[in-house]
Amino acid sequence: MPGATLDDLPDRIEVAPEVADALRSGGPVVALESTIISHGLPRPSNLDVARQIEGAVRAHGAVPATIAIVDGTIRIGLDEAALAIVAGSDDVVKASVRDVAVIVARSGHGATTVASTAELAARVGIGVFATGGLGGVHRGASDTFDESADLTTLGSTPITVVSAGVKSILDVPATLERLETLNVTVLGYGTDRFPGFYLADSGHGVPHRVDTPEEVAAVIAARAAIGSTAALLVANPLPVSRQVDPALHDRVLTAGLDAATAAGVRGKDVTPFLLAHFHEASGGESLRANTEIILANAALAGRIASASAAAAAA
Ligand code: PSU
Ligand code: MN
Repeated sequence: MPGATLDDLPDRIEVAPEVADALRSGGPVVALESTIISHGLPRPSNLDVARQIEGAVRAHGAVPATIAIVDGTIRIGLDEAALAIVAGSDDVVKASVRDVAVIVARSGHGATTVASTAELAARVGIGVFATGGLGGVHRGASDTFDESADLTTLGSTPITVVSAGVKSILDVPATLERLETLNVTVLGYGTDRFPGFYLADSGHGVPHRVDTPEEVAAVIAARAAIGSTAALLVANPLPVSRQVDPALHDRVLTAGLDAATAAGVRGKDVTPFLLAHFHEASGGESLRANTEIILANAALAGRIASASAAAAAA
């Protein structure tokens, strides 16, 4: 039912014309989050990376829909001016699901996380979404209860998310357990191993493996036929030759976790703090890897959206 939800949108949600056209005609669309631009990547190169992410989606035949809140309007698909605000303004708030309405009510700017991007994308009928790495269960969560709303939201949002696993700053086995509990389907793309974001292999396996966008499209079609209500996670690893050196990774991670504890960082600031620490302490290596990850995921999401649209039209 492409476009079925487009006609009764509140005026606080604005779908870019190109995105609306694609949705109405059943064409391939890929949602993109904006927190990675505002809070996950350093300025000023983040704006150029944001453009490259959209370019990677287009290169595979799909229309990119970067999602953010600009001046209190939820925008599904950003123009150049909106992208520049997300990348460069100090007033952009990291907006998870629970924050979105507050930012809208106050006419503010917000960058959407995986959770809020997934929710808003599904709301307008977008079926595929690319990010770098999901949020998940933080280390020490049995004391802090710090588990990303990305997980619970994906448990109740029917969308396909392409990510390089979950960020390696997290408790990966606990996150995999939660994904199972929440009924999130997990597919390894071209691998039997669950990726570790900066690392090709987190040390854990995946329940199912696929090797082509068409195989993913077949799973998407089966899920739609069944009426599955949770997300499908396509875990797409960096090639081993492009991963961050594991010894460097472990060194930087240990120092970052210690620094976060020493600085008393809590709640929604934990993930941006650790990512920034990585970018500074790894001598640019984590930034290189993070950029390659998101570009590869955007490209794969474009291929999956195109294969899925072609299958639906056949
Ligand atoms: N992946 C990245 N960089 C990021 C994020 C993911 O490569 O900045 C962001 C996403 O927006 C994700 C969020 O939803 O981090 C998770 O934050 P938290 O752990 O506070 O839920
Ligand atoms: Mn958290």
